[in-house]
Amino acid sequence: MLLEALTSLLGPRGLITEPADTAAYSEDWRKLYRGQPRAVLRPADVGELAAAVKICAAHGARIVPQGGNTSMVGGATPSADGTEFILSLARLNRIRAIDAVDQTLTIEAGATLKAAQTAAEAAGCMFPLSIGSEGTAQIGGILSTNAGGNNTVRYGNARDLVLGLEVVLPDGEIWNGLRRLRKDNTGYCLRQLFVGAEGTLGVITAAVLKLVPRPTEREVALCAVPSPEAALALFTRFHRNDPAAIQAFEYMSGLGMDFVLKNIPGTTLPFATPAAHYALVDLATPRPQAGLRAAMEQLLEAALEAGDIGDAAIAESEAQRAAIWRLREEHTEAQKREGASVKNDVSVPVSKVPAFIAEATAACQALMPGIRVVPFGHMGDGNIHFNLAQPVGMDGAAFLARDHAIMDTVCAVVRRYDGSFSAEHGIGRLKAYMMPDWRGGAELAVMQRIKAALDPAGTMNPGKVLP
Ligand code: 2HG
Ligand code: ZN
Repeated sequence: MLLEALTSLLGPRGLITEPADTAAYSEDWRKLYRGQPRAVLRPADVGELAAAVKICAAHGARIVPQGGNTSMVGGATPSADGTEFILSLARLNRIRAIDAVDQTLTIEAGATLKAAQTAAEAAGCMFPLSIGSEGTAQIGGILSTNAGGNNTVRYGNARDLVLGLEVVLPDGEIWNGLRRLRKDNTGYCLRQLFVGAEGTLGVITAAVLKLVPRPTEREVALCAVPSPEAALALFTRFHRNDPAAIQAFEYMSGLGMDFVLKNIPGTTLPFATPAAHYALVDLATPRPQAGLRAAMEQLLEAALEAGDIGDAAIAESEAQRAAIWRLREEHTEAQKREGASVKNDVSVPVSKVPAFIAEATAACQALMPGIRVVPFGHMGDGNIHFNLAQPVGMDGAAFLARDHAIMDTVCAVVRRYDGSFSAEHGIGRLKAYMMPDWRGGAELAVMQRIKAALDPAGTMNPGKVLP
């Protein structure tokens, strides 16, 4: 009955049941979880999507919304018992409107982040959210996880870049909140409830995103730094000079860079000697004749004199800029090729990043001798990916079996610095077990009441976020 109703609504293009065809939707990018969906639903537009959700709701059927399936925490993988439907947003990928005066882009949830960036550029603007998986990750997933990425230091997280939303609620009703106002104080801010909810309260189907003017000047440098402390001193130097020019400020460890140079063909350092640590500085501005190049050179020179950097290479062309960024963006893939790894997407106050790295490193090495510590990430906003690679020669599965012990060891240090156990990747399935410990009491109780109010049957993305 249920499958028949969905088939006649969605047609053959809109419903996949063959295991060979559903396989790609059933496993997460990290291969931590493999589920077994009842079917994959691929509605063509919001009307079809809402009707499909309504049919599922009438049957009490569970739904796992899925965008580009790039979750780092198993946020879009179905259970293994064959009861859940994957709801793919892939066909809702239209640009609905763009306005270069209002600086807004109205776009459907299944469009990739790259498509949003490209549309903004074509209108002389920029959509400033940038993450490694932007060619695959979709707008709905980015908003549902409140993604951060490289440019948070300047433009905030996904949450800060959304003016309006269209959402299909768990009962199939459509809420059209696609307003593009800069001021709108009209009661509870519903859109922010769905941003970061990871599809547990409803399905984001379209959004109004904020754009910014496109930069006209850009300077990117890779710096060899002696320590995380020196990287922080370098950040402070740039921040004091002109916070509004910092597009990104990224930290990388020597070992993480070694993994990239070893595992990713075609990558090379832009200077002769490998360093113990690295900082990537990206400056950009839409202001004409802003003199970014001079500022970059002066500040790096001063940092060199102060001993905060040992060497630096400023990109001389778009190709060199891309090559420097590639050294950073390939960290994830390079670690994947190095063997099993446990990820800790955590944040601490920016000032505490060096101390956190030192203490978490010592704690992990005490827990497991030979463990390889690969911290990197968004130093400018305090979000470090404190990743651990398996000791050389250790069995990958045996290493992954210790994931909670490793995560808890890192998070004990995070807690000492009043940080967060999930900075930008979300909770998904992987970290739901940590919610009572970190957000228990009034905070989790309120979340559970909100969940019960909006999704009383508990059919939306079960097992994610809330334990
Ligand atoms: C990044 O900053 C992503 O590149 C992925 O958030 C981080 O692989 C990771 O742990
Ligand atoms: Zn990141």
